[in-house]
Amino acid sequence: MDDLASLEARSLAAIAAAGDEGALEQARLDALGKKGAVSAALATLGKMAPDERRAAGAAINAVKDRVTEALAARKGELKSAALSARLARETIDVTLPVRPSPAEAGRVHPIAQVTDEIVSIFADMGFSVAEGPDVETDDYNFTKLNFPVGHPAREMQDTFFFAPDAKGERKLLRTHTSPVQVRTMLAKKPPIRVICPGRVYRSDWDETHTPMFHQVEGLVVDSSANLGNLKWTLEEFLKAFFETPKVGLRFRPSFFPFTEPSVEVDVQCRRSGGEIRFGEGDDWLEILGSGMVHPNVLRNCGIDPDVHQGFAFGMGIDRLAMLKYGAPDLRDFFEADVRWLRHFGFRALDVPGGE
Ligand code: 2NL
Repeated sequence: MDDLASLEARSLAAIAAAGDEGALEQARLDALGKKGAVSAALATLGKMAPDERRAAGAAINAVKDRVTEALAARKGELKSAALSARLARETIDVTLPVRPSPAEAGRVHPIAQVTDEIVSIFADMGFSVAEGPDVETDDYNFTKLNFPVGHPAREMQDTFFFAPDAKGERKLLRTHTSPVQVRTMLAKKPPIRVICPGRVYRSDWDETHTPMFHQVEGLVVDSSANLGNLKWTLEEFLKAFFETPKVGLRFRPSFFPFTEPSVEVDVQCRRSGGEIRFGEGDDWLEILGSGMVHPNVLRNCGIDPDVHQGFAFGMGIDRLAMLKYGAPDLRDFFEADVRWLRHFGFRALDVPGGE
């Protein structure tokens, strides 16, 4: 039985020394495999006398049981050692500051922010939003809007015209978003309440003018829309936009080919030390143009001016953004300078007026 004792000792030592699953499997095969030491010991039983065989068989099976047990125990040890090593390797320092994602580093341009603010204020008043193409026809940009032939706004120095096409039609870059309202009136029956934000183009370039800028226009057409409704609508909008409980407004008579009467609207403000406050002070700032839609425009757009009437207004988004958020030079809006955008831009999901 000395042999059996050393066989057991050897097997258990090999199992204890196995450093990985491969080595452990080899130790198992060496002990319990078909050609292993325990199998060889069992094979000797046949030649023994019955008494000897009973005792030896019991002893060999006891060795087999202990080896099997040792294999299972070592397997468990190796598994937990592997897990501990992996945990040690993959440790992360949860006290490190979170690395900002690119989505958080990005900024919403003030023009996009102000457009969203304007749209959401008018949406609350029941307006829907319409958009249209930047490249327009002379008809939609000027003629339907009651611009007489030879009106100075139609001239080359103000308007970007394309070369005439094969049919002799001369397309242009829209000079206002009014053609979107023309398209709306041609496509829909009153009542119409629509707001049209977008890019517009005029040949102009200095501190306060860029050849591309942004405008938002509004249009209401129904059977009774009047100047009183226009005044209330603009008042509510300006209070919400400038986040003041009251705004002082001044309506001055003006002229646009597409409205009659036409009114320009000034807001009361106080300027002090480069800052501007609305709803107080004794300065006035021109902020938008508006009026009752000219009967010719309604007629040109398939609406009977004896049945329906409407008001319209237009304002510059870029200028409103400069006023509300204090960017001094309009040209910076279009320089795509990330340092400027980091300063004047907004985080995604910033809610207008919310904090
Ligand atoms: C301004 C003035 C204005 C309109 C735009 C309009 C559109 C249609 C019919 C009548 Cl389809 N009017 N739009 C009316 C008055 C003024 O804009 O100063 N914009 C920056």
